[in-house]
Amino acid sequence: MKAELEAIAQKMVSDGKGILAADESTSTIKKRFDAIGVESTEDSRRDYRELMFRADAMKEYISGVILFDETIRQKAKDGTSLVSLIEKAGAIPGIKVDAGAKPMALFPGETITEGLDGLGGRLKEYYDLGARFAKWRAVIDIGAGIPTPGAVAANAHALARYAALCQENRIVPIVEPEVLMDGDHGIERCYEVTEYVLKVVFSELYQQRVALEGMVLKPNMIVPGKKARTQASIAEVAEQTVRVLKSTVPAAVPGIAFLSGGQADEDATAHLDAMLKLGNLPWKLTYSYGRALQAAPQKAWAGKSENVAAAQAAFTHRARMNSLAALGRWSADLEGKKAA
Ligand code: 5MM
Repeated sequence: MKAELEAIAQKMVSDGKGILAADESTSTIKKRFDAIGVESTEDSRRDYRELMFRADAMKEYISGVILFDETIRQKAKDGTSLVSLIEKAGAIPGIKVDAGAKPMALFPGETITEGLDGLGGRLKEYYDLGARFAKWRAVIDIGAGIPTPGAVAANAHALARYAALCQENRIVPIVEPEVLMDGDHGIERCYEVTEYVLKVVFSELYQQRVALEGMVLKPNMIVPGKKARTQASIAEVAEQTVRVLKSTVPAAVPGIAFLSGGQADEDATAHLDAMLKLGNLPWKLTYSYGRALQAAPQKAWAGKSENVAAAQAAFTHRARMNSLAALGRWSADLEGKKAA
């Protein structure tokens, strides 16, 4: 089983490919659709996801897709399951299995991600539905007096228990401890908190006997808070991110697939590219972007069937730019050239 998990994890981070995070919960996708004036219904969510899974981007630049519970059970208009569309493109279907970040008792301002109860049974069902990897997101906010060691420990423990349950059920866990970029803190504070969180997460993964070779880490990059007075250069973000990862993530982990966290599309691409250009990395680095891959196609689509081709082209373009970045071959002048 270990070899099977390792093979899947390596495929998820194979050269020039990354992960499409399309696992927005119903409330999150509603927010995205509200922004483009589209009503969020079961059919509109299906139509939107179907257009992405049928785009050219899928074959060349996407190794796996993270789905939401509703999507893994949905069928395209012609009756083909959305899971089959993903598999036919040569990508791996994955599933978000956490039940969301909820206010943590006695820890004001902090959250704990829920969803461990009955998870083993759900994973068995998701495996039968075609999922070969899963995702669980812990959310760590930076603010006055937070994060606290208690909340970080609880979230890291839950991540490790989830990862162990995944591996026992032949599913590769994506371990996502996201330090949010909300707030006005500087880049040093993001570094310090991320370093602490990752140290605790890897200690818990060890305690829970998780095989590092059969998992993928999905971390934030080291960036200043969105409202910080001093923003960082692309080079600084790349250097600080690689530095913190080298000091916390064992080389046994096959790959690190970043979240975009609300960065501008092109910044998320430029940061990844700059990290790859630094070279001398013990693990693969790639993308597992939600917003930074989907903002452009959502805008181009706007819920209209006549815009499907334009939305697919916008998605393919962003995916191609990020694929080049994951190879360290991106440059800003390529942004103007639409994907072939
Ligand atoms: C795609 O959004 C994911 C689901 O979010 P909710 O559970 O809040 O609906 C989210 O976990 C996402 O996979 C990660 O945050 C990475 O996405 P970004 O947009 O930060 O790259």
